Amino acid sequence: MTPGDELGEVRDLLKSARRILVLTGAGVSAESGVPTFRGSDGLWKNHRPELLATPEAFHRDPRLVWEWYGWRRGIVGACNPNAGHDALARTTLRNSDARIATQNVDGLHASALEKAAEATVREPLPSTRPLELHGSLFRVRCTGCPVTGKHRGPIDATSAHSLPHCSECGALLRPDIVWFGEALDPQILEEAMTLAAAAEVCLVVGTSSVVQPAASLPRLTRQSGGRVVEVNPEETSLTSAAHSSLRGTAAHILPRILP
Ligand code: BV8
Ligand code: ZN
Repeated sequence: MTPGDELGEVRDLLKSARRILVLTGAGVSAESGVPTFRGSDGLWKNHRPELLATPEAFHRDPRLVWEWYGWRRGIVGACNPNAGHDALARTTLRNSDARIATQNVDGLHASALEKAAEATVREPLPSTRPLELHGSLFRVRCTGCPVTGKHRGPIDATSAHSLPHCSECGALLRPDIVWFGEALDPQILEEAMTLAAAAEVCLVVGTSSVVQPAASLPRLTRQSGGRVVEVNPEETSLTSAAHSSLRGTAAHILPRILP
């Protein structure tokens, strides 16, 4: 089958499907200028993940970890959703049974949804907001009390005292992000697993499908008789389990396959 035929087949599948779960990873934001994790421009390039994205690293050196997240906030804050995010946003606005579960913490799916809603003068249903499996760069939570909230400003990591602290209890604030070795929010994970098991199609975009438990979601769709479609310029550890694997980038492929 030529790539064009496969694209057409996937387009028809997504047109006729109602229940769609989209799982995205860092690759969906690559064309917005956000570095991926394991690519040559990877976010980990100057550091190794276990040195930074772990509770142990934060306990050991909160200044270094906050410095890295502050740097990433600066990069991501200057990025906009790309045509891939926009195509996904239009689909989830049009079909409330089409949901996004993202591993990304860049907030670009939410921005694209807001932009699409303004264009169609339609309020996105709260239930259709993207599931942020690994949290958000722009939210913090307190290490000493239940306080959590939006936090977009620059981080002053020049000293332990200049790091963000809780206005309620004075304890250090941390990024509201799921680090390696930490459990995902059980409610968010359960919702994502329920959506995956019920999906007619799981569309997997821009992830190396290495990080668990997110990488297991498409397999739940397949086990329940749903179709798994991958969009990625490269082969991944999911490719052999996918019914279709479209070689290309998110911004190029998604507008061509989504209704
Ligand atoms: C947990 C936040 C247990 C941080 C991240 C088996 C079962 C369960 C756990 C494990 C397991 N084996 C190992 C584990 C532990 C670990 C894990 O999975 N490790 C991996 C490395 C093997 N998992 C965990 O620790 C998870 N927690 O299991 O807890 C537990 C249970 C109960 C109680 C206590 C503990 C937590 C995982 C979450 C970690 N946090 N992010 C931050 O962002 O700073 S993960 C991080 O990796 C990001 O979220 C990122 O999204 C994610 C996955 O990476 P990708 O998105 O796939 O990015 P990558 O660069 O790898 O790939 C990009 C892809 O895009 C490539 O394929 C490329 O070809 C493609 N691409 C490039 N350009 C484009 C493109 N595609 C389309 N268009 C383009 N233009
Ligand atoms: Zn507090």
